Amino acid sequence: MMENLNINELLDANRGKDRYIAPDFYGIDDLLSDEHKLIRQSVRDWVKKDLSPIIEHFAQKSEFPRHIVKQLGEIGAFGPQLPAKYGCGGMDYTTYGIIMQELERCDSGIRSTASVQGSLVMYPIYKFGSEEQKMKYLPKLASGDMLGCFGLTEPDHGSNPSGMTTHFEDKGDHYLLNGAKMWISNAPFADVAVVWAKDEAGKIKGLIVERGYEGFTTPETHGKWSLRASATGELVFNNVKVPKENLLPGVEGLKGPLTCLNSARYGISWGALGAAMDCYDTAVRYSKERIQFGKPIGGFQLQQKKLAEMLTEITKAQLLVWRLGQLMDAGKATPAQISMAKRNNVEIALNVAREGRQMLGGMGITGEFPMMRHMMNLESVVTYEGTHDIHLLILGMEITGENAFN
Ligand code: TGC
Ligand code: FAD
Repeated sequence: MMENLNINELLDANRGKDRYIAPDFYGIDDLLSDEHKLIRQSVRDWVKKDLSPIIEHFAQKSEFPRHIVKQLGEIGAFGPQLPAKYGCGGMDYTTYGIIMQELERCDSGIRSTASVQGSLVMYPIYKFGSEEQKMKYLPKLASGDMLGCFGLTEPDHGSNPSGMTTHFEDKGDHYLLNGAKMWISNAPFADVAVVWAKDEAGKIKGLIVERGYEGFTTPETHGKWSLRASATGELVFNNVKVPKENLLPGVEGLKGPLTCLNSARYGISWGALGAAMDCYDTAVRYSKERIQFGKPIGGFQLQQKKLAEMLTEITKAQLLVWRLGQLMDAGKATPAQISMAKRNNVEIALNVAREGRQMLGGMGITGEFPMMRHMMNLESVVTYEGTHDIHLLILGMEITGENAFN
């Protein structure tokens, strides 16, 4: 635990400092419903009140703010796009994207917590689980009474998950699970893990593994310079007995985890844009307040070029995710369209964060401003959920019909 930490003191000291105003140069808000805007406002208000005041402290300490899990449940950030019948939001994919944007506007690590829970833990249970599994896990995951994680990546299999070696055997009344997963968001604190492993026939299947099963451990990964407010760890399975009713019955093969990734990558395309919007907003404000050579730095052409290019890229990215949200809601979005949005929006966000950080000069490297934290966070976002290059290859295959992965 963090030493001498009093969260209330932190909240009192920093409330009111977050002056974020979202850029909307093309009036894209007009394309959203009143309900979308209402939900966005309530998440934005929560972020300003309860998250912005504490985030820098937790990121600097490299500690996950565990107390916010319940709050994220209360604001509806876990599985807003899944049916209300299971305690979820019953809303559309555009709403889900908007919520991810508001969270990542503050910190990618917090959006990670929410998108893993909603898209990578709740979604597979909803899509591929039995009715009993849905009733058992979804309401508690939606409310934040339970935290989940998603185990696909292994030490020797990252971009090529089909090569995974984690496996399970049928032992009659249970499955025996062995292997290890690496780089798993939420792992150190997760109550439950959705784990992808091969059966004796080499088919990939999903298993729900609960904390407390003998032989299951979740060591934390330390020393990250990125996503420091998000907990990352391993999942180690040493002869873990998994009850048979914990197998996800509705899918086999790599398309299981990849279907979940479609939903999570979609959320990231909105989320990373939120980080870009926050950096832009900060850079504009700073450019008007910082005086050098007798005038605000925003009065110099070179700084105006940076701001104009940032806003142009942000506006294009806003249009991209708005349209992708429509396609998702119509059930028409293709994996390649999602790859394009994830790849583009993370790239523009990284560029905006880097340019914005320079505009703040020395102040840009401090925790007084969010630039450096966003920039370092985005170095993970450009790698996870499929690297920048993997998404390019997915697009390349869509265009040419040729597989350039192997
Ligand atoms: P390939 O032979 O192409 O496909 C195998 C099967 O899967 C189907 N498929 C998909 N299904 C649904 N959605 C998609 N996006 C799909 N892409 C492919 C495909 O039709 C096939 O089905 P079937 O029925 O014929 O068996 O598979 P491949 O082995 O060649 O790999 C393709 C590749 C490289 C694109 C894929 O493996 C990939 O996307 N690699 C990147 C791995 C990745 O994204 N890992 C993410 C780990 S989770 C994570 O990072 C969480 S971060 C969390 C946070 O904190 O936010
Ligand atoms: P590698 O696959 O080893 O790739 C190394 C480099 O080679 C990359 O630049 C890649 O683009 C390139 N490359 C690979 N194959 C090709 C090719 N065919 N052609 C051209 N270039 C290629 N995983 C989970 O399962 N669950 C999680 O919750 C999760 N959370 C994460 C949190 C963080 C902070 C991080 C950093 C990662 C997380 N991941 C998670 C893992 C993440 O999905 C992987 O890191 C990612 O898929 C890349 O795998 P890798 O790191 O093994 O890189």
